[in-house]
Amino acid sequence: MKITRCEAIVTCPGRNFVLVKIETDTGLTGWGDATLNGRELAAAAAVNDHLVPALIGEDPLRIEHLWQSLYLGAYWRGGPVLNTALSGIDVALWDILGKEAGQPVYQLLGGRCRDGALAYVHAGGVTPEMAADRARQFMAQGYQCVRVQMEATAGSSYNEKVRGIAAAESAGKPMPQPMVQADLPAVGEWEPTPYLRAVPRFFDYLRKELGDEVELLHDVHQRLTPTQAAGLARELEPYHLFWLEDPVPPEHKDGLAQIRAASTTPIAIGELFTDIPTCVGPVVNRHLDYLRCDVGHVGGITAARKLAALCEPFAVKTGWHAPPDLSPVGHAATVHVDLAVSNFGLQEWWPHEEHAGAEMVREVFDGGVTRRGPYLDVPAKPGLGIEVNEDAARKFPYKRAYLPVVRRADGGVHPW
Ligand code: KDG
Ligand code: MG
Repeated sequence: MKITRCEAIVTCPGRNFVLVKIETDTGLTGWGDATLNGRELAAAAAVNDHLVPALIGEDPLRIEHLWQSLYLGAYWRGGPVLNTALSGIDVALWDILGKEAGQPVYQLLGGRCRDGALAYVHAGGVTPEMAADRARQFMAQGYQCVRVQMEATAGSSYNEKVRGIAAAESAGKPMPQPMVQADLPAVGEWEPTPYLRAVPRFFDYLRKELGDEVELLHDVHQRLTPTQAAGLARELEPYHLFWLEDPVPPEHKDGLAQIRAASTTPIAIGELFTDIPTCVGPVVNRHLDYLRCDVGHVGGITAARKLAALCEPFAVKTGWHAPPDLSPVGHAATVHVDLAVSNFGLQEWWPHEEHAGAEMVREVFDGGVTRRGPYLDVPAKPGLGIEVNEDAARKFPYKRAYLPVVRRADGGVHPW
């Protein structure tokens, strides 16, 4: 079999996705996801301008070999743009392999280790009451694990666009997403002291309201120093979080040792670790409990299965990042890995159906992740179990979109 064509298509059915299509001389086609939120065109250009020419004529079933050729062969390697592009191609190659073998991808990864992948969802609110209500709605839908964020009293006050969402929520409409995109960066203010004061009170309230059965998670989103994060992790111990996410930025991952020494609150980190070598130190030093790389940014299924194998002897579990800035193709690839690795931990889940644009998403994608109660699954079809309607995808052109930026009260830039 030979690769005859490969293209990254940027589509915006409500939000931007970069879809990678690989065609072969046998007529089999594979789809991958190379979406890099807010930098979509850079990832698409990396695929189309730099990776595609080296793929034409190659055997798509030599996945590991092609992965190494694209990763090492360029000399310049790693980083979010190149590894997202590589991930998109890798996932499309696994889709082709599954279709050629007549097997779902999870079967080719060693087969199911579980009936479904336990998922967590996102309940945000501008007040503790709203966040608790949202969490209750999810629990009523069968979810057992909820990540809870409280924007306003957690020390953040985003600009008008975000306040508009808060107003919509107060009016009884569901909160669409905290990661608001805009055609220019939305600027929000954030201060550590009110945040650090508010979060333990918030979880105290949530435990009283929601009880002990539900698993609660919280995402710090890389905003704290190791010292601040160590204190927060210790203060949150009475509330038994499933995990405390990204307590520090990746630049300060060595500071995880300080957090570990201070607290037994489980730590998840890694959505900004975009290559395998970055993960090695934290894993072998047991500085984390859940590795949160994004299958779509770290090198695809090929990299994710290696990372899971690295984690296993160190009692680290997987908790792959999978927000709605991945397309349904990326979500499907992630759940295939979840089902097939022994040390799966928990899967982020944020269905596109919850967003404006759900109709458009349904027009572009057919199949993909399904849910049964708190568990995710994928169709037992050859490949990833999801197809893309290319004509529909081409109907929705790219729209410029940025993530928000955070400023301290004095105007200085802080990690969002
Ligand atoms: O593009 C950035 C988002 O993917 C990120 O902010 C979401 O932190 C996130 C999460 O845990 O899903
Ligand atoms: Mg996160």
